[in-house]
Amino acid sequence: MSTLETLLKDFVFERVLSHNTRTKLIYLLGRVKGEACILSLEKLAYDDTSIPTLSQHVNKLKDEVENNIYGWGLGNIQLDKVNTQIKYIYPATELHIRKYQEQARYMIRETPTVYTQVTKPYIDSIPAERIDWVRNILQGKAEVDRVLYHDKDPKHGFVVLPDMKWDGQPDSMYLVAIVMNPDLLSLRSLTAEHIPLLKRIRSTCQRIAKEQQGLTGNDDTLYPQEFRLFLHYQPSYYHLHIHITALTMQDPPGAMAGQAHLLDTVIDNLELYPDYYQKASLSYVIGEQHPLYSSYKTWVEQIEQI
Ligand code: M7G
Repeated sequence: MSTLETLLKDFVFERVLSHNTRTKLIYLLGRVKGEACILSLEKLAYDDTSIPTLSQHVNKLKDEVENNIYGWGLGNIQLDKVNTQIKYIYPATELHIRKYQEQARYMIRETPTVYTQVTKPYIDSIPAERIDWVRNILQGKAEVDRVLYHDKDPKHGFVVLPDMKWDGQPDSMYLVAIVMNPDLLSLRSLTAEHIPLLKRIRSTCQRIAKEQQGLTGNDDTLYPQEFRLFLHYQPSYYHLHIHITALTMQDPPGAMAGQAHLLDTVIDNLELYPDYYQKASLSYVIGEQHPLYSSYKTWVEQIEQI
């Protein structure tokens, strides 16, 4: 029995953490053998081969409105195909639970001082095990057969593989490139010294997206490309990585203002100002359940008292 099968069998539902009715993505919290387990269930798009005959598989049809040339209703399309991607985090930590919990979000403007006094101490407090999954990939202990590229040089190398968020459909391609160097935590660690590394990541990802998915891209930066490369600030995991998503995914998770920084812009900024990311204020959106939010609020309250 696979781990997933065992977990589903033993999963005891506790509550819904969040339910996005637009993306059809739901996060559930439950217990498995007494430990917290998060399940995410995401409805998959129709499989290309089923599309031409979808209209012939509609059951329980219920007409709703007929108006001139317009009309709509509801139905149940039953296909003998998988229709849901199921992921788990087990055992889930309190931090995972807070991350997926529905919550109010705020924009925070992180000056270099806020980074030094609030964000960096938070990063230093994160238990090392939190990025064990990254180390496993870098050391060839996990997802080995999924790796698309691996330059193992400890300082200048990086790995490229499908992101956990990718459902495998070509038009929702989602890859992640992870640097080998553990000293690079986030955007804030980058200086002009890292431009060659970032450019190699860019050209390697362009080649992979083209070879693997037939997406247009070219090392020539003027050439139009069919995917975006970006970094998150704040990321969830402080070991530098770059997201690569197909543009056919109209609304990819985490590509919004207040979170995503285009790799092209990052390279440009570093070419113009070698220490841009040590000097700039970076604004980001954060949930009120995130530990950084409470640290930031405490810091602001202290400042206001002075
Ligand atoms: P992030 O910006 O730190 O956080 O990106 P986010 O999850 O808020 O976007 C980390 C990226 O790594 C995300 O796109 C995750 O989906 C992806 N990711 C996380 N985990 C635990 C794994 C994993 O175990 N394997 C793979 N392939 N990708 C992962």
